[in-house]
Amino acid sequence: MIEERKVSSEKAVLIGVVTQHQDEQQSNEYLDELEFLTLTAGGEAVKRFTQKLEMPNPKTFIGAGKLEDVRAYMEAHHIETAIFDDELSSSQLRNIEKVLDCKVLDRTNLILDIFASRAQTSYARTQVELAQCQYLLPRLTRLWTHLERQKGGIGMRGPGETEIETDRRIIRDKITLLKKKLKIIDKQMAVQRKNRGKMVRVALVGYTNVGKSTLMNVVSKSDVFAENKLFATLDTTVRKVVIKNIPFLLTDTVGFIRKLPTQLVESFKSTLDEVREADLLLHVVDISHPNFEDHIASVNKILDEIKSLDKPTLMVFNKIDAYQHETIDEDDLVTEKTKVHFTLAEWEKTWMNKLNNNCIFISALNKENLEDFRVKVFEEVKKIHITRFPYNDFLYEEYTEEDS
Ligand SMILES: Nc1nc2c(ncn2[C@@H]2O[C@H](COP(=O)(O)OP(=O)(O)OP(=O)(O)O)[C@@H](O)[C@H]2O)c(=O)[nH]1
Ligand SMILES: [Mg+2]
Repeated sequence: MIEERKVSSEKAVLIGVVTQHQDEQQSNEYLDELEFLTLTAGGEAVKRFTQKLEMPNPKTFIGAGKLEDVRAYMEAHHIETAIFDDELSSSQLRNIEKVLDCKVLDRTNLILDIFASRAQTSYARTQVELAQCQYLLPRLTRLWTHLERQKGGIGMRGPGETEIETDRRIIRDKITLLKKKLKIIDKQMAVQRKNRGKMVRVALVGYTNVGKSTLMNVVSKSDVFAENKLFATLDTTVRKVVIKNIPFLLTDTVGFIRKLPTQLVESFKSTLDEVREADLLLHVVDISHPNFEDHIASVNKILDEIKSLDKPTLMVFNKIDAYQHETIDEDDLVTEKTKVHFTLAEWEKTWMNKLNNNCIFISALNKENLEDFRVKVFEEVKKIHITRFPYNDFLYEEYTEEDS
């Protein structure tokens, strides 16, 4: 039985679990994100299935009855891809594949796929490939292997058991090789970073698609690729920026996402070192996104994982031009005021008030409030600069590294 399956612009169903900790609206927003990920990966989400469960079913993620609903729907509509909004264990994957008899992807898989398609440099490709192999190793199944897909033959019939063993060995060897390759590059990158001298280093961090590259471009007059898709940036760009008389290095790097696969955090070590070694973080937030508070929490979680949460940080609330709040009619006595009704001024009085003036509201796209932004960044950079160059203001003339 040889089946051919298309990977690009294929129709898919999305499957998520609503746990007791999340309400329906939140779960919907998570699935919105999964849909955006699917779109970015070249697919089209045609239907969503959700189930309320205390926790995902350890065998099949959702219950057997619900899974049967999914199967019936997919069969009736000739859909051959199911995407789960969580990382599936290898046994879950196997059990689900048995029932659905189609390509089963999970959130991690999708993110890795997007990273793979986005990787431009050999460095980024090596990092993604390592993460992919590490994800794949425990999950080689009979029906569908991602390794086959990488070789070019899309959606080939799965290998038999012995072939799986061979594949496992191939992947293990590959992991060893990729790690060696990365070690060499990591060393080179570390040397490069050292050569930048003592100049103050500022890194843009934040959720994916919040406008980091757009901000980088307007601040440094550079031309970093920015677009309305997830993970537009995988490679790090460093630019020298001068505000008033103080030069510093500004880094734009990969965006974060909820449940960023651990394999990626590990293999993007060197890319993330840019963040780890930065003196100041500009945490960019898309305030027009209904889930922006969640985004901040996800970013902080990853910053914590890479031991960078305690760095001096300026919160940059971007896309104020796109921010909209809902209003309540005067004669509507039923609707209670919630966060969706907050104006920007009201938001500023919430927890944002505690940010000690370390926050700024801008629109990178419309270049709104950029002057205030520059002043705030200048003040922060100056604090660090003074400690580093206490005696000689002319010292920084020496650091004229070319833009990298
Ligand atoms: N409305 C509005 N859109 C913006 C603003 N800033 C950026 N965008 C848009 O948001 C989208 C994402 O921008 P990017 O700069 O690529 O975002 P990023 O944070 O670098 O994204 P990744 O590299 O994917 O992590 C693009 O379509 C931008 O045009 C803004 O201030 N207002
Ligand atoms: Mg970007």
